[in-house]
Amino acid sequence: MPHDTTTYPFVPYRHEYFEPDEMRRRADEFYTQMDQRRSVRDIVSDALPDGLIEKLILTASSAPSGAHKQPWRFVVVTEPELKRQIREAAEEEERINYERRFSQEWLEDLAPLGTDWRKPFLESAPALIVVFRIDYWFDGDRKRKHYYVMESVGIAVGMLIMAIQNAGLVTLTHTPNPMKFLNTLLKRPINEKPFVLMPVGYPDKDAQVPDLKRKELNEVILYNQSESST
Ligand code: IYR
Repeated sequence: MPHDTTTYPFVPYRHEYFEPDEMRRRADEFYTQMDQRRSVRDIVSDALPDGLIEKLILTASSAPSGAHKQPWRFVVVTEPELKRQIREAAEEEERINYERRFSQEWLEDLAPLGTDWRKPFLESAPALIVVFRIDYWFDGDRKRKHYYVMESVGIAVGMLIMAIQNAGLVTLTHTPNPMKFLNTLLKRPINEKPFVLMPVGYPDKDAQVPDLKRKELNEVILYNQSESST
């Protein structure tokens, strides 16, 4: 079967322009909002507003992707028994990670964050979004590859994180390892690989987070060929 090489019809791109002051104000406001984002592990079971999670996932799915293949799948888990099974399987792997698989150096790097193998948020959060990357697919019986899958899915997850923050909810990117159990529990085919697991919900009123400092601008930015921006 010859594959389709027709191009998309092209349409005018409509752009919304802002005055420079308005651009700075918007950038400032957006930064402030994003800088308030934290990975929160204490998530309560309060239900999410109807239709919200779908809009957040649509936002993520608007991300750019290699050849516009959108090589992702978002599985939303709200059913308590399924959440319980996911928690059980994730904790089993994480217990082995913390007890045996993580190097001493890795454990030392994690120690300041106070994480351990226990993942109660996998049950307490009203929804889990399990993001899968799709490296290849079948066009009939012809195996077709996707492009820049890690980059594409990484960008989509970044946009999902921002959408969640913007909507007034919290999340964290949880990556139990190995994550193969998610294919079994969520009945996904082998060409879909678990990428990240994100509980979504409201923070507990008493939620605490480590008092992290983010890098200053001059630690992350360089201009042109400068050796140092300071
Ligand atoms: N996935 C484990 C360990 C972990 C690893 C990193 I890198 C972190 O930044 C945080 C945790 C866990 O979720 O506990």
